[in-house]
Amino acid sequence: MAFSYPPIDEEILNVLRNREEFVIVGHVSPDGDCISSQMAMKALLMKMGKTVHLANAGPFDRAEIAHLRADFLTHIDVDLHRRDPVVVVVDCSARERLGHLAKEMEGLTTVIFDHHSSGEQFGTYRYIIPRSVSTTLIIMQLYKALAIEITEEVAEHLFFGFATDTGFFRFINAYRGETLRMAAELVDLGVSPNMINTKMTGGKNLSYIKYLGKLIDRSEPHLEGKLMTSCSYLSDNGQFITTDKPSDALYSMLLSIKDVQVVLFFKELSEGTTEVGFRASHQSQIDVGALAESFGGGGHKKAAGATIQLPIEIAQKNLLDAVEKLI
Ligand SMILES: [Mn+2]
Repeated sequence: MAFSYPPIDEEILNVLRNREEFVIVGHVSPDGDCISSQMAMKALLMKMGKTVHLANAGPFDRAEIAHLRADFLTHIDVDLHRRDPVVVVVDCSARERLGHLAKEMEGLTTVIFDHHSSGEQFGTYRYIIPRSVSTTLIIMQLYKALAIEITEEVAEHLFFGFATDTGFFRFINAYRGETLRMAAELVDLGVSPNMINTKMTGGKNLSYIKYLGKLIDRSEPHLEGKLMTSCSYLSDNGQFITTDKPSDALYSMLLSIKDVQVVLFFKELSEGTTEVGFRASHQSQIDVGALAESFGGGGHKKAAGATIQLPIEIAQKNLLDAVEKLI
C-alpha cells in the first residue's frame, strides 16, 4: 500500500535532453507550489545548458511570491514562438488554467508535469501523478531521473512547494512515508523548515488580519451546517489589502467547525465575474474537484477553484443548489 513514484517515460527525458529552448509555464493566480515548480524546473534546464524562459499569466497577488513577478514573462510573443521552444507546463493539467498563455503556446511541443486529477487532458507528453502531494516533488523525481544535483537553493524551492500544498505536513495521509523521506532528504540538503514556515506565514499586514476577520464575520452555515460559505465584495478593495489572500486561513477555520463538509469562498472579481474557492473536509465524500470542474474550474478532491462569469449572488445560488444535490 506504500506509494512510490512511477518512472518517467524515456520519451519525456529525451525531449528535455535533446531540445535547446524551453518556456516553463504555470497556472493563473500562481501559488507557492506552482512558482516553486517553475523555479526548480528552470534551474534543472539551466544546469543542462538550455535557454530557459519562465512565463505566467499572473496575477502574482500572494504575498509569499509577489517579489518574483519580475522573473516571469507575461506573454509568449511571436518572436519566441517562432523559435519553436518546448513548453513545459507545471502544476496545471487544464488548458483553461493557463489563461491567455494557452492560446499563445498553440502549435508548440508541450510537456506536462502535474498532480491535479481534474481537467481535460492536453499536451504532447504528460507525467501526471495525482497522488503526489505537490508538483515540486514530481520535479524532484525529474532531478533524480536525469541525475542532476539538487543544490540548496533548488531544495528550498522543492520544499516550499511541498510545504504549501501539504499545509505544512497537515494534509499527508497514511502510508506516505516516501513523502516524509523526500522532505528529510531536502532538509539534509540544507533546507530549514523553520525558515520556510516564517517565509510562508510571516510578513503580513495588519490589514490582512482585519480582512480575514471580516470574512469570518460574513461566514454563514447552510444545509444544517454541512456547508459554510463566505464572500468578498468589490467594495472590500478600498478598505483592506485584498490581494494578500487570507483564504487558506479562512478555509482551515471554517473546516474546523463541527459537521462541516464543504466550504465555499466567493470573491467578486468584477460585476459579472466571481471566483469560487472550494474545500472539502477530510471525512467528506464530496469531490470538490469534480464539482469545480462542472463550473468550468478544476483542482483536487479536497481543494479546487473556478472562475464563473456570473454576478456573485447568482454564482452563490447556483453553487448552493449544486452542493445540496450532493449532500
Ligand atoms: Mn500544486
